[in-house]
Amino acid sequence: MLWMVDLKHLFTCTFWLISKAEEKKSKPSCVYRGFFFFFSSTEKGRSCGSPLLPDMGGHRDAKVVIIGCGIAGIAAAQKLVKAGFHHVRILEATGRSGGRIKTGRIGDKIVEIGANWIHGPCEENPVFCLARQYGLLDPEALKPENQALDVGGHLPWVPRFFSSSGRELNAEDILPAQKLFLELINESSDFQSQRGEPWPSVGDFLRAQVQQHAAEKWKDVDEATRSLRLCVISNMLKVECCVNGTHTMDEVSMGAFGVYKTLPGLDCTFPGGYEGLTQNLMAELPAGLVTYNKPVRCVNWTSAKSAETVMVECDDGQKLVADHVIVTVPLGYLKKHHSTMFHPPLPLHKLHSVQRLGFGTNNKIFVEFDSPWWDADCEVIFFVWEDEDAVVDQVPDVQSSWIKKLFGFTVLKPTERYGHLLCGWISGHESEYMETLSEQQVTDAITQLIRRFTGNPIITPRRILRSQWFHDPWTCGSYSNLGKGCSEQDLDNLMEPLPPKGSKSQPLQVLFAGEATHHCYFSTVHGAVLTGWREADRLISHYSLITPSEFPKSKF
Ligand SMILES: Cc1cc2nc3c(=O)[nH]c(=O)nc-3n(C[C@H](O)[C@H](O)[C@H](O)COP(=O)(O)OP(=O)(O)OC[C@H]3O[C@@H](n4cnc5c(N)ncnc54)[C@H](O)[C@@H]3O)c2cc1C
Ligand SMILES: *[C@@H]1O[C@H](CO)[C@@H](O)[C@H](O)[C@H]1NC(C)=O
Ligand SMILES: *[C@@H]1O[C@H](CO)[C@@H](O)[C@H](O)[C@H]1NC(C)=O
Ligand SMILES: CC(=O)N[C@H]1CO[C@H](CO)[C@@H](O)[C@@H]1O
Repeated sequence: MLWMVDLKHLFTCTFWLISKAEEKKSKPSCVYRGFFFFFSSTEKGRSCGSPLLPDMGGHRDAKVVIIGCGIAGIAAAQKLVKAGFHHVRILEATGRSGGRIKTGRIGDKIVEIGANWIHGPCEENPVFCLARQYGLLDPEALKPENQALDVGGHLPWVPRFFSSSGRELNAEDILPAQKLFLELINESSDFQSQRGEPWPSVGDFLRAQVQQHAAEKWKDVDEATRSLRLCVISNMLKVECCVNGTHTMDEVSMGAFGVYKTLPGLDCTFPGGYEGLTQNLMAELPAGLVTYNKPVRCVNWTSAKSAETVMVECDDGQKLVADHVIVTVPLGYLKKHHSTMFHPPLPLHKLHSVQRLGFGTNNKIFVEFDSPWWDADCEVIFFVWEDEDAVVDQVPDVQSSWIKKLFGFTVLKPTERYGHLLCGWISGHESEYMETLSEQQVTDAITQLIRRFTGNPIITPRRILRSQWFHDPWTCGSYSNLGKGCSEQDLDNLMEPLPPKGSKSQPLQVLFAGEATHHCYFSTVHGAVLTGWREADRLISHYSLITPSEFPKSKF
């Protein structure tokens, strides 16, 4: 999730509880003692730092295939290997690890094409703890004060507002609009606790409320100012689309808006790049555990009791046999390919959740300048279109006016590290269309936009770099959200292993991890890590609870 905000600093959140997975940590089981001796003659010593499992053979031989080498897949592998699983493999479609953690360069500056922040860096955040352990953070981020600040992201950024008529807007004129928007967003999160869903979507709710408030509260304000405030609200809606990774807030569920939870701590970044995290984790895995350029085509599991293994088939035709497969592919990929990926097909309740849950696009456009055209203290620049007083977050014609969806730019700080570098944000179908244009076309559109809004006809970017997450064939978008009609049940359905509960066939054939399967931290890196650990724990406790006679015959 992209964290913007002024949108968040007003809301305090309850302190976060430890993850469910942690509570489920398995305990050595007595049933297993005899089994221990059975294997101890052949298995030498305890595997490195296995805190969870009694030292027995069953789990060591279990073949586990993990699909996807993003942070969820890496986290699952790390935990399984530490617990003594000997046959763990990751199959990764691309030539690199990290998935949506992807560090790039514009000139000699390090920038994040994917995840940027550690959201809520505190003791409960596994990404923060790992980053600290690996020494990847600035001293500032390690300060206890920093971890304790519970502002739902970061302190309000110093903003600048420019309008489409080429003037800078007076903050006082638009402050009431910001206040109203924040109050309404806050209110919409409360609907989760109330039963029922009085509004179909957050967008519908906001539009109706804003119009009503404007008519009542701003009735004495002059026409031009009232109209401008409504245009500012449209701009803030576009920000919210980026935060939620959605085309429009009309597609985001009202009832589920409060499901996502924040952690305390001022959001921080990785000065050397987010990929430092995945690289350090990868270095702890046995060499050769990952096979790159190995897209998986299908996973054949069985609902029949007779078959005991899962068949994984790769694009190149190679077939692998596994006892357990952990699927970590992005929700966007699942939406597109579930029907060819799973045989037999996904159970209907799971399939419906795959379809209902939202997975939208949010892209970044980095723009570098020789010299700044913004003030030194400015941290975020908003572009307000003066023809958008209808409270809109979609453009009428994507091809001709996609650029209107870009809400503005964040300023990369500190300047000593980044020079004069801005990051533009654009979500939705407009963003997906932008991906199809050439870099020159995008540069031209950005140049025109900035010249128009600043009224300065000579501003010229040095170069740009943009992300293209929608057309990445292994991601198909940016991150998940709770779409219209969604509830927490959909997240539960998504994370439920196959075969589903109540089936008589071999349990835990296919498990599901990844950002979109976390019940309250979906759309984040820490959410993804926790789901990888959760599924590893599921297997670990499965093998520590199992009695020897329950092992598949082939294991003896
Ligand atoms: C623009 C953007 C900004 C973001 N900003 C933040 C942020 O600031 N903070 C934050 O916490 N989160 C942020 N996120 C979200 C965060 O990046 C993700 O939630 C997290 O990285 C997801 O990890 P994952 O392991 O679940 O999935 P992924 O990282 O997507 O890993 C899935 C892997 O599966 C592979 N794969 C797909 N299909 C196949 C196949 N058929 N066979 C084999 N392999 C396959 C993919 O190549 C990929 O490597 C952002 C995301 C984006 C796109
Ligand atoms: C948010 O909503 C809660 C409950 O309705 C309220 O107590 C709180 O004051 C609101 N905060 C803001 C900033 O409006
Ligand atoms: C998986 O099932 C599909 C459909 O039944 C079949 O076409 C394919 O050959 C199977 N693959 C493997 C590896 O069993
Ligand atoms: C559905 C969804 O992801 N909603 C989130 C959108 O972003 C806000 C923060 O601005 C969260 O509170 C919602 O949960």
